[in-house]
Amino acid sequence: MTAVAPPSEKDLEAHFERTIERDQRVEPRDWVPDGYRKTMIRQIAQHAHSEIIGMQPEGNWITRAPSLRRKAILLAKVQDEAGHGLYLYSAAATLGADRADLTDKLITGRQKYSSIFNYPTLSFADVGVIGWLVDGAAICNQVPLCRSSYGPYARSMIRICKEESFHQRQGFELLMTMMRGTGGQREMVQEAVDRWWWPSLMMFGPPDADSPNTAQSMAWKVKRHTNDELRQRFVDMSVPQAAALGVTLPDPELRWNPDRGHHDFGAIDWAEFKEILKGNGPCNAQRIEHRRRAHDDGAWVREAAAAHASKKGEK
Ligand code: BYC
Repeated sequence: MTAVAPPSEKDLEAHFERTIERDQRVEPRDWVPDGYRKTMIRQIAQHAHSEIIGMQPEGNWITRAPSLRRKAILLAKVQDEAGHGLYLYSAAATLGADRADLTDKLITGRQKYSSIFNYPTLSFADVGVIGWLVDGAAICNQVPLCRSSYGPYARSMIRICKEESFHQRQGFELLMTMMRGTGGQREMVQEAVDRWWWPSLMMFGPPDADSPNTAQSMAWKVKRHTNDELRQRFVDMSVPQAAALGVTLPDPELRWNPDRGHHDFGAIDWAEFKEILKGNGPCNAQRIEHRRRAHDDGAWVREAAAAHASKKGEK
């Protein structure tokens, strides 16, 4: 019998390139370049952290939701976000990342989470606006990621997007109900829209010209559209929804441009975005402190689970 030589690094690389070219999925058993692994772990970890930190702004309203029905809906939504975080940490683990290490990087500020969760939730209308705009932006960004080249990530996106659609509709329905209510409720909704509109546009990331990762991520088909393309899609989608709700989007420059076939919109405050990424947003410190405390408080659960697993292993 002649021994078969293991594939060379060049063969493995060619196989990886072919997989991407043919629009097939890269799976955990496959060889990938170091840069691809690093990019995927970075994006998936940031995404997972966003889901987990994203539980806080809305969680703030669970005890104060105005009815049992609204409380049950909000509780279910926040629980879904925990689930999304868990699918995503599992997807990162298939690339060799260690979940405890990722959590440590989050609470020591060495890994990012979405800028949007560093703003406060000041009224119950924020719950509706987060559902409508923040989950709406998330869907816009994440539906194309269902075709992302890394199999476990793409598959987790399919389920996440289904749940995000429910989240978006519950937000819209809540706002519709408030808009049919009193003048005071309508004002609350408009005030919340005024605060969340611009930060929602920032969720899509820096403009393409200032996005260091887009070109490579597009070439690897990790990302299917650029940040600006998705931001534009979100603006176009939101304008008729705002009209249906009867709210005004806080941008005097927002108008239909028939030549482009899209809405033009005003300049985003990228200085504010950069400050948030540096940790100087209104709630950065509070969000991380809360996460760190929850992690410390949960130490006994992790210890007990590890002890149980090792006892079972002995048996
Ligand atoms: N906030 O080169 P770029 C949710 C970072 S969860 C903070 O364009 P990329 C929800 C970026 O990471 C929503 N950081 O990067 C949950 C990079 O930093 P590093 C989360 C941002 O990766 C609960 C640097 O800026 N969704 O919806 O090509 C309740 C340069 O950017 C942000 C996802 O994570 C930001 N907004 O593109 C309700 C989706 N934007 O690592 C809702 C998956 C950029 O180089 N992620 N940065 O130091 C993506 O699609 C992409 O990673 C992004 C950024 C479009 C976000």
